[in-house]
Amino acid sequence: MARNFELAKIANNSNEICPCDDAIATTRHGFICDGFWEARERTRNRDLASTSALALMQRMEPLSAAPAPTSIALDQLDRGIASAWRLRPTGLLTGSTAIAASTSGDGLPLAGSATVFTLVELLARTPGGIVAALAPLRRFQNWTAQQPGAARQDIESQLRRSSESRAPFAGLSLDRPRIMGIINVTPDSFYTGTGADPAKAIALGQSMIEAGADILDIGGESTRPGAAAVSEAEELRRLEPVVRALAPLGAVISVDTRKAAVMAAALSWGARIVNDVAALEGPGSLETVARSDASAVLMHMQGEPATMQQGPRYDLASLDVADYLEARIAACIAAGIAPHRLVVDPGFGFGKNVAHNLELLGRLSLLQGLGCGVLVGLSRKSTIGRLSGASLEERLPGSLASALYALSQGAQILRVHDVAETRQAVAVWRGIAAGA
Ligand code: 9MG
Repeated sequence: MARNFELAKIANNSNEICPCDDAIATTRHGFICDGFWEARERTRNRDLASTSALALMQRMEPLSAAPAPTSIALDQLDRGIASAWRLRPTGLLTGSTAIAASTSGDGLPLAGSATVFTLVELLARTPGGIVAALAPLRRFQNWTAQQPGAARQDIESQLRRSSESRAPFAGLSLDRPRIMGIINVTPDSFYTGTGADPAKAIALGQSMIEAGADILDIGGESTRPGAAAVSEAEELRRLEPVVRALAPLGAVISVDTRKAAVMAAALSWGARIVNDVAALEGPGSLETVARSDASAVLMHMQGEPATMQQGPRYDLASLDVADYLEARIAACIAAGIAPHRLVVDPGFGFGKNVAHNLELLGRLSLLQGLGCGVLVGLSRKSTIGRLSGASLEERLPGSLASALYALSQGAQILRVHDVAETRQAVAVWRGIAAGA
């Protein structure tokens, strides 16, 4: 704890809360954060020993692995005790080998894309814990055919949803990766530098459209750990000029909000997507989206932004997140929102430590079994800082690496700060994947 207090002092000397997304504890001094680099920059300016700050912060949270499920052979999986199966398509191929595997029946397309999966990891909850069985697709299909009725139907429908094409989302076909540019109209915007100035936010949006953004995600409330709550009136005041100015310019507008009244207003100003980090759980949110013809991003968050980084816990992050998102899709359908209007998002950094984020990213293709498109937001987040040691300003290469990894696991939409750079990386990745 002494170490943490020292870090708190370093962060506190800057008179600011550390703007990263992975604060791991709070003290009366402010945030102890996982992304230490912002504090390092400030300590440099204040003649504090940056090297000792570096050493302290590097020791903060070990890059430990998340608890892994127990590996078993598929035949060992006792049908009687396992419940809640989930399939992760893996053994992913691209290019001519993907076509060959698909033609021979050894592979299936991942969500209708040119990537083909040839292995399946079956994850199951049992009384003894979570188990994982890996098998070639054909063997898995044979095994499935021998399962009793309800289990067989469940597994077959997950397999079908994992392989079938996604419907267009908010008018955008998902047969190629889509880029969502981030525009924060908040005084504490952690990277974009627009502050709460509408003119700067509009200019950023225009430049993102020129750079090829398909979607602009405009937010008037910060959701990073510990961010101050914003009143509805203030959120509306920040968003209105920006949404109204950018809506006619060509990109699809998404409003990043948790408030039903803000959703309704932004939709009336021309937004077509609601990006809700609370997955439409807030009062009136489901009904507001259901009443409109808007699409929605359902994001997983454990806890609330103020406290979500204080000891997040999962059985297995990928399974728990998939279960939650499945329940939210069901709630949306029950409220009258058709599944093609939804995409799901694991919510990297939202009530997750580095190990949780990495396990989630590694098993990202599990979410394709839900049948909706998958959106990921990793851009400049502190997990990238933890893996690379890079400051917020230095995290573009790591952001691109993580975005391309997400695409390789089937993600359809990338939420990013750096549209032009992401667009180039995606174009090159697609060309390479198609060429082999
Ligand atoms: C608002 N916001 C911040 N990070 C995000 C993420 O990863 N996904 C979505 N959908 N929204 C986010």
